[in-house]
Amino acid sequence: MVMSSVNVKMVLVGWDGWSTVIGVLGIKKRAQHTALGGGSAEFEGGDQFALQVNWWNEEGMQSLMCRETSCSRHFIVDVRAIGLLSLRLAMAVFLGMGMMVAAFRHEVVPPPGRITFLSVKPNSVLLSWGCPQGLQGPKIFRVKWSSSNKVEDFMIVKDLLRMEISNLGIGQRYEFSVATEDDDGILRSEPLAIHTEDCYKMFTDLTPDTDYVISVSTVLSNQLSERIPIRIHTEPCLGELLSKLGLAEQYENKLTISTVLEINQNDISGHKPESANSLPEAFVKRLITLDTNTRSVHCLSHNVDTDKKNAINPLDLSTAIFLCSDGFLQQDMVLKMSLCQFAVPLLLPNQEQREITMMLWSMREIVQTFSPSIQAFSKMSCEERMVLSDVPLVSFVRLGRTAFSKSELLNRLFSNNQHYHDTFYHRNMECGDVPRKISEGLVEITWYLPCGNKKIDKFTEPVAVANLRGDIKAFDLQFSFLCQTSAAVYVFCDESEADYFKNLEGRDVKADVILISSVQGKTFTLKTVQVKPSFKATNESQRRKNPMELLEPLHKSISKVLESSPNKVSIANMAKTARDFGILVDEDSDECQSAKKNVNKVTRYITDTSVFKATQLPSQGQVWKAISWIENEYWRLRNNKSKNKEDYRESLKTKEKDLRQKQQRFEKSPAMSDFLHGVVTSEVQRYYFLKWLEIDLENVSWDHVSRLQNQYKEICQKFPQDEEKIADIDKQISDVSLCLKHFFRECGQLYECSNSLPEHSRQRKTMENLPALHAQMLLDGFPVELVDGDASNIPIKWITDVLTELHNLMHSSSKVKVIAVIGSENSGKSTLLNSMFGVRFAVSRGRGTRGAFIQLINVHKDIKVELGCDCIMLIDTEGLKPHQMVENDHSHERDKEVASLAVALSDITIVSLAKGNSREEDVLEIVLQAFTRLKDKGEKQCHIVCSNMADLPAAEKRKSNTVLVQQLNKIIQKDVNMKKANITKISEVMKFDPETCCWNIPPLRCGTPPMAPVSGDYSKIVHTLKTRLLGDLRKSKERGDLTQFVKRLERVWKTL
Ligand SMILES: Nc1nc2c(ncn2[C@@H]2O[C@H](COP(=O)(O)OP(=O)(O)OP(=O)(O)O)[C@@H](O)[C@H]2O)c(=O)[nH]1
Ligand SMILES: [Mg+2]
Repeated sequence: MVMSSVNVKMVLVGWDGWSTVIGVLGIKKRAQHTALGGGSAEFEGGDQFALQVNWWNEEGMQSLMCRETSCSRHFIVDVRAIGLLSLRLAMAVFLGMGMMVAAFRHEVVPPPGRITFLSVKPNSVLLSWGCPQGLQGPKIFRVKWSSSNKVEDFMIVKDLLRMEISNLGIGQRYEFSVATEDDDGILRSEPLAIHTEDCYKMFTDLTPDTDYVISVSTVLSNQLSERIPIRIHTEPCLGELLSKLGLAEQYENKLTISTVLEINQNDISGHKPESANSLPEAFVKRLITLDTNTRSVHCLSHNVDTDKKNAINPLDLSTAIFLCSDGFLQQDMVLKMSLCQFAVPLLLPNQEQREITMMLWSMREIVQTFSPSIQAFSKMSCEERMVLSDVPLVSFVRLGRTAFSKSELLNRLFSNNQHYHDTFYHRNMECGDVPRKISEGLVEITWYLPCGNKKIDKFTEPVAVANLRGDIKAFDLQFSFLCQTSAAVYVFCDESEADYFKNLEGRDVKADVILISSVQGKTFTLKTVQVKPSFKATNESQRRKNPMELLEPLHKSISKVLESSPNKVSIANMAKTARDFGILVDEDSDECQSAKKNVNKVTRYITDTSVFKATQLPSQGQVWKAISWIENEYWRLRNNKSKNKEDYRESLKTKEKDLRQKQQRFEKSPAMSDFLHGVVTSEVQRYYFLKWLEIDLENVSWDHVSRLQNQYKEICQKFPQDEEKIADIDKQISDVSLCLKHFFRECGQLYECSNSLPEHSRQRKTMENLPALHAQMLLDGFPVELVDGDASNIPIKWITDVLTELHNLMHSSSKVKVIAVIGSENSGKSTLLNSMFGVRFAVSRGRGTRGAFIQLINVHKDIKVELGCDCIMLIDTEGLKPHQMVENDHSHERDKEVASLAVALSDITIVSLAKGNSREEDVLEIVLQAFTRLKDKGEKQCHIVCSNMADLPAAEKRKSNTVLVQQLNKIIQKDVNMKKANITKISEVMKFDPETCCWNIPPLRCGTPPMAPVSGDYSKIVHTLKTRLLGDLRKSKERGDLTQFVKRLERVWKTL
C-alpha cells in the first residue's frame, strides 16, 4: 500500500479485525485522541489486539509495541511526540496475521520570505515578511521577539504577512523571527534585529491630518543649543473625514438606494454643493444619473486651486461613500461607474479597521459586449459578465513617488485612438492633486475591451487593468495579491530603489514583473525582472526622455503578455486568493451567502426556461392569458356577434369563472415555494436573494434571449415589412425569457386566485402578506409590473392591494404625481427614465419593455408642499409598433392601450421619438390619439424628446421645432376622429410649447462601444430635462393619493 505525501504529523491507521487490513483511513490534523507515542492508544470496541508499529527515522528503526488494547478500527501515531521531524517515514503495522505497510513522505514546512521593517517607532515596530513558497491553503505564522534584556514574547497570526508589535521598550535592541507553522512543525526565517527609537517625547491629543513643527534643542547648564525643527503631518483619520462629509452616521447605518433617489430641494433648484457635507449626495446623485462629471464635484465655498487644505480628493470622496453604502447601493454605483467608463474599486481599504475588502458583489452586475480577435473575423461578439470572465489582469503599481501621473499614463495607454478618456482619476484633474487621506491602498480596476475594428482597437484581446493607489512599500499586501493574481505587474520606480525588489526573491510571484524605471525622473526605461533564482533586471526598451514616450514600448509589452497565453483568473476566482491573504470579500456576509443558497433552491428546477415556466409558474400561462382576453373583451366588446351586450357579457363572466377555477387548481409549485421562502426572510437577505436570482436567471437565459433579440433588431431594421416574422420572434422572446418579473407575476396570480377562496383557507392565509411585501419592495426601489405585457392585462386586484398597502406603509400620506414615457420602440425610453432619476427599468438591445412598469420615488419632506405630492410615480411603457400584427386577438393593440393608459394616468407625458425612423409619423398618430381620448384634452403637459440627435444651434432648433409642430397639426387635420371632435391643432390636444417642450437628446454614448463612455452632452441635457419636469410637476394640480390613483387606474383601463 502506498500513502500519498502528507504534510502533517498525525497519521491515522486503520484495520479490521485480526485478519483484514483495510488500509489508512485518513489523516488527522489536530487529533484530539491520546497519542500512541505518549505511551497509550485510544481504542473503541471489543476485540483485543497485540500491536506493533515500526518506523524509521534518521536514528534508524524505532518500534513501539502495544498489547491487549480494546478493539478499534483505528489508532493514532503522534509523530511529533516521537520527535520525528524527518523527511521520510515508513511504518509497518503488524496485526496478528494481517500486516500493513504504509510508507509516506513528510514534507518540509517552507519558511516565510524575508522579514522587513515597514516602520520603527519608539515602542512599536511594523514587521512584514514574505509568503512561504509553495505552501497552499491557510498559513499560520509564529512571530517571536526578544529584547536585549531577555524579555521574550511571541504571537500566532493567521493568513497575514505583516503585523504591528507594540508595547516594546523604547530604544532597545530587539530580535525578531517569523516561523511558518503547521500544527507544531515550524520553520523559521532568518532572525532580524533592530533598535526601537531612542530619546523621545510623546505628544498626545494632536489633531489628525495637521502640519506640526516640532523643534528640539539641547539644554546644558541652562544653555540652549540651536533648535532643530522637524515638520510632521499627523495621520488622517477616517472618522474625521466622514464627519466633514456629513457621513459619520452612515458609517453604521448605511446609505441605501431609496434614500439617494429621494427628490429634494437640490433636485428642484439645481444648486451646486456649498459645503463638504453636501458633496456625497451630489456625487451619488450625479453618478446614478450617469453624469460623466461626477468625479469633479467640489464645493463652491472654497477655491480648489488655492485651498487644498479644505478640498477633498475625489478618490477620498468615493472611498468614503463606498464605506458608508449598503451592498445594493455599492452595486448600483459600480454599474453606473462602469457605464461612465470610470475605473471601479477592486480592493477597498478601510484605514480605521485596517481592513481591505474585495468588491466582488459590487461588480456582479457589470456585463460587457466585445469582440476578441478570434471572433472579430466572424463579426461575432461575446457578451460577458465581467466578474466571471477569464480575462488576464495587468496591474500597475508604484514604488516611492513618481514625477508624473501613473494614472494619466494608463488612461493614454488604454484609451482608444478614437477618443481619449480619463478612466482613472489623476492628479492633473480637478482636485486630483489634493493629498489623499483615506484612499491610499485602494486598488481600482477597469477593462480594456476590443470592438473588433482594427482601426479603433488599441489591443485586440480583452484585458483587465488594475491600478494601486499609493506606494507598494506601504501596501505590501495589495502588491502581493496583485503579484499572485495578475499576468503582469508593471512597477513605476526610480532606479535607486530597485533593490527593493530583492524582496520578491522568497515570494510566490505568479505575474511577470516589469519595471518602468526612471533615473531621477529624467530618463525612463522598461525592464523585465527575473526573480528566480535571483533578482535580475534586463532592459526591454531604450532610454526615453519623457514618460509618455514609454507608451509605445508599454503597448508592445502588454500585447506580448496577452499573446503569450497568460495566467487568466476571473475576479470571482480571485476571491479565493484574496481570502488566503486575509482580504475580506464583500460576498462573504451571512446574508449574501444564505440568499445565494436560497436562490440555488429555486434555480435547480430550471433546465429549459419555457418548460420551467409551464411547470413551475403555471398560473400565468395560457389560462391567465385566456382570462385576460375575456376581461378585456368584457369591457371592449370587440368580438360581440350577438346583439345583446348583457347576454354576451354574462356568457363571458361564466367562462371567466370556469377559467379561474381551473387556475385555482394549480398548486403553488416547489420552485414558487422556494421563491417565496427566499423573499419573506429578513429584509437584507431578501434583496440579496432577488439580486442573485436576477443575475442567475439572466445567466440561464442569456444566450438564447440575446440571440433572438439580435435577430429581432436586425429584422426590424432591414425588413420592417416582414410583420409575420417580427411577430414570430417577438413571441419566441417572450416564450424563452425568464426573469424576476415572471416570479412577481406568479405572486400576483396566486394572490388573485387565493382571493376567491374561503376567507380562512390556509392557502389564502399564506398569500395575505404578499401585497405588503411588494409595496415595501416598491418603496425600496424595485419596479412593479403594472400591465402584464404577455397577457395584455392588469391584474387589478393584485395591483390595487399592493398600492393600498403602499398607502398604508406611507401612513396614508401618499399623494402622488405621475410622469410617464411613451413612444417609438427601442428609442431609449427606459434608458431616459433611468438616467434622469437613477431608477432601474429594464433596458435591452432588442425587444425591451413589454406592457408597463411602475417605480416610485420618495419626495423629501421639505418639498412635499412645494411639489404637491409625497411621492412621484414613473411609468415606463412598451414601445409603439405601428406595424399591424398578424394575431387576431387584439393583443397587437396592447401597446396602444398601454400608451393611452399611461397618458391618462400621468401628470406629464414624455413622448420619445427615434428621429429618422420611417414609422415616426405613425407613432405620432398613435400618441395624438392617446391624448384625444382624454376628457381633459389640451390640459395634459407633454414633452417630446428626439433621441440620437446632435444639439442644434438655436435658430436651427427653432426651425426644426416649427417643422415638428406642422407635422403634428397635419396629422390632426387628417385624422377622421379628431375632425369629428372638432380638433384642429396641437394646442387643443396637449399642453405643448415647442420652445420649451422639444428636446434633442444626443447619442447616449460617445464613440464606439464597449469602450465608449456615456456622453457628457447626453447627461447634461437629461439633467436639464429632469429639472424642467420637476418644475412642471410643481405647477400641475394635485390629483389625490394612491387609493385614488388605483380607482383611476381601474376606471381608465376598463374604458379604454
Ligand atoms: N445610440 C443610442 N442608444 C441608446 C440611447 N438610449 C438608449 N440607447 C440604447 O438603446 C437600447 C434600447 O434602449 P431602451 O432604453 O431599452 O429603449 P426603449 O425605448 O425603452 O425600448 P423598448 O422598451 O423596447 O421600446 C439600449 O441598449 C440602450 O443602451 C440613445 O440615446 N442613443
Ligand atoms: Mg423600454
